[in-house]
Amino acid sequence: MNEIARITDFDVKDYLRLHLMPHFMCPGCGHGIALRSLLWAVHDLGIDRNRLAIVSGIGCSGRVGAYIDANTYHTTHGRPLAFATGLKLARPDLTVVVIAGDGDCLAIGGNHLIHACRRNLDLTCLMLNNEIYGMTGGQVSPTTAATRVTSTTPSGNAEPTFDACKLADAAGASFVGREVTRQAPALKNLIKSAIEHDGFSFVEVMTDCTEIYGRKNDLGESPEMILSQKCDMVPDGLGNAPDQPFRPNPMATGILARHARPEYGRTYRDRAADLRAEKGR
Ligand SMILES: Cc1ncc(C[n+]2csc(CCOP(=O)(O)OP(=O)(O)O)c2C)c(N)n1
Ligand code: SF4
Repeated sequence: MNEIARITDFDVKDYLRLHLMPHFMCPGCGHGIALRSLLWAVHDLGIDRNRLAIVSGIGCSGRVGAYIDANTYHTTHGRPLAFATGLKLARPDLTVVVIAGDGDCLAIGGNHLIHACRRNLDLTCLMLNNEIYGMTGGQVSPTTAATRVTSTTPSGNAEPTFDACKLADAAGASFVGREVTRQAPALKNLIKSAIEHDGFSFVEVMTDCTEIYGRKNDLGESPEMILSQKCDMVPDGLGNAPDQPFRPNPMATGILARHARPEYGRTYRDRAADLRAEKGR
């Protein structure tokens, strides 16, 4: 089926809890495009929603999961990966997708992220990177770009910025990718590849917090913010982004790393079966 046919075949409303509408997101918030791209990927892959589990933390990003008409879990801030790990180990038949914010995933939940990467359980983590703590009023986050103004850095952020994809790759994630919300079809395809990947997949989604980050930094309205993503990106992956101490600019997008590594869930179950056989149980 070509892309146009697939677009018309996909109706996001089929996958939403419409009784929760209108949603809480500010006009122009990039999180909505991320949500739509995820559901489009789920549709393309033909995933049965009874076997789809969405786990999110606290934050504007965390609220995104609640609108999906599937099994959804709204967990504590920073802990969606820990919760998802238990869920996937108990129910390996489920497709488990984590939606986390950049604060959720890299600050309070940073430890869980590095160990999820190292462990390589078959989970997909979508980190919605709006470069700020959106829900709590715009405090600095580990991905806030250098010199940007936030409510806790009124004179401009002086801290170096995490390149989350390099971090995930170094920690052992077997699939790493990044995409911008400007490129929704490419984002959908990246999410599909991440879900299909057998192991831990990390996808950084560059989204826009129009109401807080955009306003504080005079970045314009949503169209201007989305258009500016074009200057920031280098399509098709690894090796294109020059080394930068702060947020990489231009940013490499697409699949940035893919490694063949044993999937943790299978290894764990095989070892448990061996042990049971050894003990005659
Ligand atoms: C344990 C804990 N610490 C702090 C908070 C307060 N809190 C709620 S959301 C949030 C930050 C959200 O930022 P981010 O994860 O980047 O997501 P966004 O809202 O930007 O999508 C914080 C600090 C909390 N709810 N729980
Ligand atoms: S505060 Fe920012 S991240 Fe949160 S819904 Fe509004 S625009 Fe989106």
